[in-house]
Amino acid sequence: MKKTLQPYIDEYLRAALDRDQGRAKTVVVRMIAEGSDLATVFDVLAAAQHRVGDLWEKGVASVSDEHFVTDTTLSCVSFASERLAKFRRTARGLAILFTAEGEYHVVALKMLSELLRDQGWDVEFLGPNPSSKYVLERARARGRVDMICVSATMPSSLPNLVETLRKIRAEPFFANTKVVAGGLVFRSNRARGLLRGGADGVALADSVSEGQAPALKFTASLGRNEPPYGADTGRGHRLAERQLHRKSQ
Ligand code: B12
Repeated sequence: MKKTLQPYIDEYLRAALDRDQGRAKTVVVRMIAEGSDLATVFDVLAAAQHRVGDLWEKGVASVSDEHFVTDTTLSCVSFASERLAKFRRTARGLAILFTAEGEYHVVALKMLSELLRDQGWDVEFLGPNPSSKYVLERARARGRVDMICVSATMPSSLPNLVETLRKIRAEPFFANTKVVAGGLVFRSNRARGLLRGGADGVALADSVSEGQAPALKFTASLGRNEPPYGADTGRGHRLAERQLHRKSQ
């Protein structure tokens, strides 16, 4: 964690532990005003989440403290995304995000979904704990899936994740779908080993912008990136606008 972020983390967490969501949000507002990007804001929120977990483990924070901080964080993730994400819906492709069945830790995946949208992905966020049947149904209903991102925290949810990925890999429908997996559980070599063959990349991270950066670079290299939208440069949008303009003349 970058040292300079520590004051924001402390202030954000203090406000959330004081049950003052408005004051916590003010920290995010200030970061945005000072020029922080979405990933850096998420770094602060992620660090606060980890910290409240440590405090809970030590018996200093209660379960209700943890719930309030998480609720505040999810609200700030949405708020910061509305302020900062560009929501360019390019032709990069469709990414489907979900946690393992039996897995309720969803904050990281929610952050990732906003970062991917910002990168130009079309995102379908299936949220926590979907059954593999539901995941496969939703994917087929979308016609083509370019990337699947999965998250697992608890060792107990790992067998379900492996099973879902096995089913995905067995279907010709997903032949060209990239799979990216991440989450706390993959700190263990055993967990990483279990995914071999089921995921194209196991992305691990301690913080969003520092840790997820490799994952984001990886996802940035995937997808269709087809014209006319032309993703990052805005050129595609201008082209489409010009075409529309010509048609209306
Ligand atoms: C909030 C929280 C909860 C909330 C979750 C609410 C929600 N809507 O998500 C609730 C209350 C539901 C919960 C429940 C439980 N929790 Co809990 N929880 C946490 C806590 C405090 C924060 C998690 C979080 O939000 N992290 C913030 C995100 C941003 O970080 P992250 O998940 O670590 O992910 C990072 C990377 O791994 C990566 N990443 C993650 N996924 C992916 C996916 C992809 C594709 C990529 C590229 C990257 C990536 O990105 C993030 C980088 O910034 C942690 C503490 C901690 N140290 O993690 C405990 C913690 C994870 N919980 C724990 C436990 C024990 C439980 C329960 C068993 C408690 C209980 N007795 O009921 C249950 C299990 C529920 C279940 N089956 O899922 C333990 C897990 C220990 C272990 N490894 O076994 C922890 C570590 C607390 C502790 N110190 O003991 N929890």
